[in-house]
Amino acid sequence: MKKDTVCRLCSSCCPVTATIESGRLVKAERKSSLPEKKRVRCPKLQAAVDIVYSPERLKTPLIRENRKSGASFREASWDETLDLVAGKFESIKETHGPQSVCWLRGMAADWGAPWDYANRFMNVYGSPNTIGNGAVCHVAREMAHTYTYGAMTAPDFRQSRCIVVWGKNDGDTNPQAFESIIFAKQRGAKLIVIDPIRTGLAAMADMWLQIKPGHDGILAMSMIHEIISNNLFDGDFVQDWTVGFDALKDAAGDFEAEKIAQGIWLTPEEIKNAARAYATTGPACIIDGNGLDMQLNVFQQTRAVCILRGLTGNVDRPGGDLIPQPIPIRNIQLRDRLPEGIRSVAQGYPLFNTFHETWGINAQSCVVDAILNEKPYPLKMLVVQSGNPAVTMADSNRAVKAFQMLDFMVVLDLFITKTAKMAHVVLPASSSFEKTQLNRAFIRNNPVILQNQVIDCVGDSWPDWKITFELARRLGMGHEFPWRSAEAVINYQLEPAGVTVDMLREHSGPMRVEELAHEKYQQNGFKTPSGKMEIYSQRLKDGGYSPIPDFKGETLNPISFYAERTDFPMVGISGARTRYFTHSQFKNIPSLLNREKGCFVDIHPHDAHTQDIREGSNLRIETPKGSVVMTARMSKVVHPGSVRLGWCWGELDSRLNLNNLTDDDKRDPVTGTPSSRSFMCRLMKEKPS
Ligand SMILES: Nc1nc2c(c(=O)[nH]1)N[C@H]1C(S)=C(S)[C@@H](COP(=O)(O)OP(=O)(O)OC[C@H]3O[C@@H](n4cnc5c(=O)[nH]c(N)nc54)[C@H](O)[C@@H]3O)O[C@H]1N2
Ligand SMILES: Nc1nc2c(c(=O)[nH]1)N[C@H]1C(S)=C(S)[C@@H](COP(=O)(O)OP(=O)(O)OC[C@H]3O[C@@H](n4cnc5c(=O)[nH]c(N)nc54)[C@H](O)[C@@H]3O)O[C@H]1N2
Ligand code: SF4
Ligand SMILES: [Mo]
Repeated sequence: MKKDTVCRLCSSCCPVTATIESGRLVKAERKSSLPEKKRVRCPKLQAAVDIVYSPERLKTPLIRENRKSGASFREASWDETLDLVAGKFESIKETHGPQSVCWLRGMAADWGAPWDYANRFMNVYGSPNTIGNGAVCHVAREMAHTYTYGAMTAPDFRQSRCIVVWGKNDGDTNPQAFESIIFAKQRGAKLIVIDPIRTGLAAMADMWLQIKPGHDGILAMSMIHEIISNNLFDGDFVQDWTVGFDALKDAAGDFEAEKIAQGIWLTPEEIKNAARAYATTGPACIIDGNGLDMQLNVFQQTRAVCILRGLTGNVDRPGGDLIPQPIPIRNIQLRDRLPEGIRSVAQGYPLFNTFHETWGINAQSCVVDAILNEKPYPLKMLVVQSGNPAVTMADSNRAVKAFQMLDFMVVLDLFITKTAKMAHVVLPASSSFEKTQLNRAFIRNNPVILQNQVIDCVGDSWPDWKITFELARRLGMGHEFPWRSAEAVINYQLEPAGVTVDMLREHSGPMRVEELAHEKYQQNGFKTPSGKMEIYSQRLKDGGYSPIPDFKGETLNPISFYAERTDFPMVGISGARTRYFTHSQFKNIPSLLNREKGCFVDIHPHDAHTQDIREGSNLRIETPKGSVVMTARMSKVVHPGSVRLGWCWGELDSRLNLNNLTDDDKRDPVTGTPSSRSFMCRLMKEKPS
């Protein structure tokens, strides 16, 4: 039997068809408009059966009697475990107040509706601390888009004549987008890639700008300068639909290509040619990616990129960058239930906390601050859902130290991860193939797609929604969680749109609720305070931030430990995100682990030669925060003076944990984003072991 659903083994949310035999998943295939032979394969999806039925899957709740004594877990019933967790929620509320409990959410594993459920739960319980990891992934960028033209745009690749891929590596991270780029390229679209690494896309690009990590804002301002000074902008759009053009013109004057190119590892010609190609080959789109995230200036540099879209008249035009058409969905978070005056531990980032009606709070570093420093107040209990922060958070040794101090820690996961090993209680969650849910990507961007349960839950695992609702009932909050099935709650959420789960299932695939429309701003304006695209943002000014992108002081050189560059002279880049794994996930799946060659540090042959480093030797990479040991690989994908480190092998071996090296002390002032994407480091030869 074949069933349609959405794969959630990573955040790309690909629509897939699952083959089920005798109730078991036997295969899952990505849907694609390309003929079978030309499709991009996803190894993780090919291993879906191995992941879902892994012998390491958690099949029952686990309780540890005494974490301090290091006692091991024992298996327990859901009844006993949920009673224990509910009891802790109650006793900690009594002793320390409800705000001292935090619900920390990890990767996109189940973004979307379940985000609303955790928020609803915590709001009714009385804590403002439902916190996601969006400061390092996507949401900081989304805020920059929203503050510029009211929403995060999506590139309309297929109709585009010029595609700028800015800090994104779709060949390894998003096969759907990759196929669309190839499609457009075959139809003659120009491809410009801005990336410090020669990725697959960079290799096939018409122009590849090998930028110095973290300096994208400066490049964007320089491109803006080139476009304005050569009159290549869309004068009508700028006149009718933007505020702050004159201020931008002034600010961009500091970024003349001749002046800034060398400092960002480019030539003036590269910058000028890219600016001209982008501005004169319309319609053009820019896809910005996680390469812009995890930088001290993520917010302002993404704003500068967003401004380029408007300046060239590409916002919400076919082949440009489209403003989404979200369907009307009921906001079920019940934020109004929070007692007056209770503020989140992330209160230092007020604009980031409030820029979106349902995103909620995403400055996750504040969780660690609050546990360690008891500021703005202490956190005593943590629920970690779909994340492995002991490995994935910046300066993970600091995070681990904090988690050890907690009175109580609960982890919802499919596996015993490094984070789960620290918990008092582990609750076995069902995988994405075992639960029905709506995810955020498809709520925001009409058409809507349902993620369908295609198999029964493995063992005694439960879907996240069920765990949340059952816990709520035990805390006497059942009246706010009356639903007994995923379908019931989703129908309630979708009611304002006139859409039901049955309709989505019948539709089998994407369902467009509203006709595709362009230039919607002509009718309703942009969703900004002025109704226009805000090059200059009064809101930012009032909040104490620069109203137009500017790069001064720290944000001019946003790489971590820049001040210590004499001792740490190389630029370390956090990558590569290979096709076999999602962050710390699947290192325990032999069919995937065996296909990957290992964890490497890529070093340019020129640097290897001057530092006498041999291919295959062990290299210790050090920063002021710590060190890792990785195998050296000669590679011209990196710029001399920089190295690229394998991402997220810390789950397998702590000595490989890239976040031993990263910094969580300095952060983007608007979004609280640490600079863990790139850092100054040094290389030391290790004796062969
Ligand atoms: N230095 C540096 N730091 C980074 C990054 C980087 O590139 N460099 N990347 C950043 C980015 S973009 C992200 S998104 C984060 C990722 O950080 P995390 O969210 O911590 O990433 P994962 O390792 O994918 O952890 C997801 C966990 O959820 C579990 N899981 C999977 N599906 C489900 C489910 O349905 N329910 C539940 N309850 N659990 C589930 C998985 O088993 C896994 O343990 O890391 C960030 N940190
Ligand atoms: N296989 C796989 N797929 C995934 C994931 C995974 O872990 N594995 N994770 C999922 C998640 S949560 C996310 S957020 C997405 C992210 O997917 P992408 O947005 O593609 O992110 P990355 O691959 O981390 O980085 C993109 C590119 O940014 C470049 N880069 C690094 N620093 C800079 C810089 O300073 N400037 C510029 N311009 N570029 C820079 C890197 O070299 C890389 O080629 O992928 C999702 N898909
Ligand atoms: S890229 Fe692969 S793992 Fe990620 S959602 Fe798509 S099919 Fe699943
Ligand atoms: Mo992410």
